[in-house]
Amino acid sequence: MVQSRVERALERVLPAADHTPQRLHQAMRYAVLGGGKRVRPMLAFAAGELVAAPPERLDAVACALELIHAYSLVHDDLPCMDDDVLRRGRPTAHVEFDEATALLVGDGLQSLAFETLAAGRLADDPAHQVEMVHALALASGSRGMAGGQAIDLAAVGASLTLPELEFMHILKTGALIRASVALGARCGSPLGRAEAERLDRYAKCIGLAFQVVDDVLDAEAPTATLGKTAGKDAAQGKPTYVSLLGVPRAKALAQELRGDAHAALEGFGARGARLADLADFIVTRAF
Ligand code: GRG
Repeated sequence: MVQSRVERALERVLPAADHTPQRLHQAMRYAVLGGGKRVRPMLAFAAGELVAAPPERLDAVACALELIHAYSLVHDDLPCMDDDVLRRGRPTAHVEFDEATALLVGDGLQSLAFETLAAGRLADDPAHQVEMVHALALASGSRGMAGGQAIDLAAVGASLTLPELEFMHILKTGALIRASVALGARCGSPLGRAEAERLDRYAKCIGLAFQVVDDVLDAEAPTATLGKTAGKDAAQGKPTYVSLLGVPRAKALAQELRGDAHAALEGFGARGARLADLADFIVTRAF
């Protein structure tokens, strides 16, 4: 099972808790291990299945993605950002440890992600591996996730149009999800151009669907189910798919994106079955 495999790989990649500086390494392990849906690793493994990628390569890619994701959550929860006390059903990293440690956890996890991606042979052609490092850097930096977060912070209390909201989420949430699929697919036999484009179309659709569903869950699901504080978007006056469209239309949009994602997979046949299942999971998930 991918989740337990990735859990073991993350255990190996993270510095041991008794490795100096112990408190930082304990906090890094706290932030990464024992929680989370591991959606990005699952996407990388599913994309790897399309190209018969060796599982050990996918382990490294999955870890790099999850380390970036975990760093983003730790920083997002900080008082200077979303200021939250609950994540994955537990106190956030800065509450459990302290703010300075949480900041360093993010820094450490981000560097560890790139170390993991650069350390072993992950593609037959070394140039492809450099492209993978490049893709993850773009997806997580100021023209990707961090940029989307900057737009998000600036949008609190403001009103965004639907295209502006979509642009923000394509960066904040979508870029790393798109990279998850792209990196997984880079670990095996290269796809043709048309196939790679279809896969990327799938990834864009589910990246957006993920965020639409996240907005609906924030509005509808209880804190106990989510493992994070529910109802924060409305409380903070954040523009969301729910605030712009209302819950029924946001749900319909998620279903439409699921349909588009499935359509993009046509032609991959059984090789794309796991990706199709993940599109369904992303749209129907309860947390
Ligand atoms: C601080 C650079 C920086 C970026 C933060 C990802 C992010 C950007 C903020 C998280 C806030 C948020 C609720 C984003 C919406 C979508 C999202 C990424 C939700 C959390 O991801 P899940 O549901 O979390 O995959 P788990 O805990 O399951 O891994």
